[in-house]
Amino acid sequence: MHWWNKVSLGFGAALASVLGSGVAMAAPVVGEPHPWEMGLQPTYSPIGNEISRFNDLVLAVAFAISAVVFVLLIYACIRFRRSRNPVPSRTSHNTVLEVMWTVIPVMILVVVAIPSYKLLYAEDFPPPIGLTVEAIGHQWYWSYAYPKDGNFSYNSLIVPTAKLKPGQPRLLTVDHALVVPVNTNIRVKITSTDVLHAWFVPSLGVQKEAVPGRINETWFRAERVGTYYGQCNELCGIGHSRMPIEVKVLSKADFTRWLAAAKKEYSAGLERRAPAPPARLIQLASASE
Ligand SMILES: [Cu+2]
Repeated sequence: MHWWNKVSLGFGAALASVLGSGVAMAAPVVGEPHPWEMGLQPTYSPIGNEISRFNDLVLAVAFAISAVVFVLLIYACIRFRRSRNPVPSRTSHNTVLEVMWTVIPVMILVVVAIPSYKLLYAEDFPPPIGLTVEAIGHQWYWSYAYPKDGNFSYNSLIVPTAKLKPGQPRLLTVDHALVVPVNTNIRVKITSTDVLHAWFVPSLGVQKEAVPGRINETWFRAERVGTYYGQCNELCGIGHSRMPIEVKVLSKADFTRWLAAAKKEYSAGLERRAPAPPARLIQLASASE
C-alpha cells in the first residue's frame, strides 16, 4: 500500500472518529461525580457553564496571587538574609508601596466582583419560564410536584445498594426521578416540611436551600438529554446521605408522553406531599452501606 493511501485511510479513520464522537455528543449525558475528579463536574446548563467559567477565573486570580507572594517571600529570604544584609533598614513608611498594596487588591476584588454579581443576578432572574416544578425536602427524601402541569406530585426515594440495577450509581439513584424537558427554562420552587435541606445538582449549576415555611426559587435549562445526579447539600440529620436527587432530562416529545402518563399514575395514587412511611426511611438511613 502506498504511503498516501495509508495517510488517506488514516485521515478517513480520523474523520470517522470525529463524526462518531459527533454522534456520541448527541447521546444522553450522565451528570455525576467521577473518581479522582480534580475540577468541577462538567456542566450542561447556561448557569452551570457560567459557574465553571467564574470558578476558572477565581482560580487563576488565586494562583497568580499565591505565585507573587511565593516569589516575594523567596526573594526576601535570599536578598535580606543576615549574612547579605547585616544592618537592616529601619524604614517604616513608603507612600508609593502603601498606595499600591491598597489599590491593587481593590482592583482584584473589582475584577472578581463584576462577573460574580452578574452571575448572582442571572441565577435570580430567570428568562421566560417553560415549566415550573416544586422540590420539597423531607427527612429523608425529596418529593416533586408539577403545580401547573397536571397538579400532581410524587415521592422520590433512594434505591438501596442491594436493589441497584447495572449502571445505576450507588447513593445517587432514586425510584422516581424529577423529569423535565430538554432546552426548556425550568423554574424550581424549593421548600421543606421539616428541617433545612438543599437541592443541589452540580452538573446543572443549581443549589438552593430548602427552608421550612418559605419558598426559594431557582431555575435551570438542561442543554442535553440525559440523567443528572445531585444530593441534599445541607446537613439534615441521620439520613442526610440517603436523599439523593436524580433529574431525568427528556426530549420535548418524550416529556409530553411522560407527562400524560404521570398525570394518570401519580394523581390518583399518592396523596400530595404525603410523607413516606418513617420505618422504611429509618431503615434506609441506618443501613450500613
Ligand atoms: Cu436533607
